Amino acid sequence: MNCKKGCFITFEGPEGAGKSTQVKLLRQALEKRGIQTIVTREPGGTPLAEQLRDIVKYHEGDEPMAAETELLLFAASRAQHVRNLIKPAVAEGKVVICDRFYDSTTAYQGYARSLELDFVQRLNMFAIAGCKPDLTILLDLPPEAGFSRTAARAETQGLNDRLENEALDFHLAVRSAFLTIAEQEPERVKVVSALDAPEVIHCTIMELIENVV
Ligand code: Z5A
Repeated sequence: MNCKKGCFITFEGPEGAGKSTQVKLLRQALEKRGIQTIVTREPGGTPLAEQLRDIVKYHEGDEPMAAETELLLFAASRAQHVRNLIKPAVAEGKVVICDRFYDSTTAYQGYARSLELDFVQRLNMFAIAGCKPDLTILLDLPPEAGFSRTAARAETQGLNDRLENEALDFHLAVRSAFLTIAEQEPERVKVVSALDAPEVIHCTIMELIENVV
């Protein structure tokens, strides 16, 4: 069974907020109801977009990546992802759940990297070609709490990416940017505290999605 018309739900928030955990719980809950669900992520989501993910997250060497290049790589990945995966799946009546989307670009590249916000927003709209999320869950958490959750993973896998390695001030700016975005678009972006236990957060999210699925 598909939902009435297909829908698009995104998860946003700082590193370690529990997005992947909640995406998984939501998928299980929807599939239990017989709703066809696609889980995807940004950057990435299609083979080409995943190649761009590797470049933008793990680029290293003597040549630093310019903030403008970083912005365009996230947008390029999204343009590919929207056209080849998200739009077709929503059109088929599926629920698409995406771990990060363009609000991350606004928060990380627009606010935290101080790139021109108007341009970032126009680029976001260009990349998504009208494919706005029906609902965005913003999992809010102080960055220090997120770091302590992901520290164990970094120790065992040694895989911190370029953005995770930014200073605390950068991550504080990201958190505050997400909250600003939520204030500007309260209908679409719902703030959920990420400090509660995963099962409690999941219940809150299930209440929020009743209106869209
Ligand atoms: N980025 C960007 O700059 N611009 C853009 O346009 C886009 C992205 C799209 C993508 O990283 C990076 O790209 C990201 C932003 C940037 N960099 N940063 N920072 P990613 O996709 O690899 O990673 P992430 O999105 O930052 O997610 P994450 O670090 O993997 O965290 P998460 O998905 O939010 O959390 P989790 O994996 O579900 O949980 C983390 C740990 O906490 C794990 O051990 C869980 O078991 C635990 N956890 C989960 N929930 C809880 C609760 N409620 N309590 C306690 N512990 C919990």
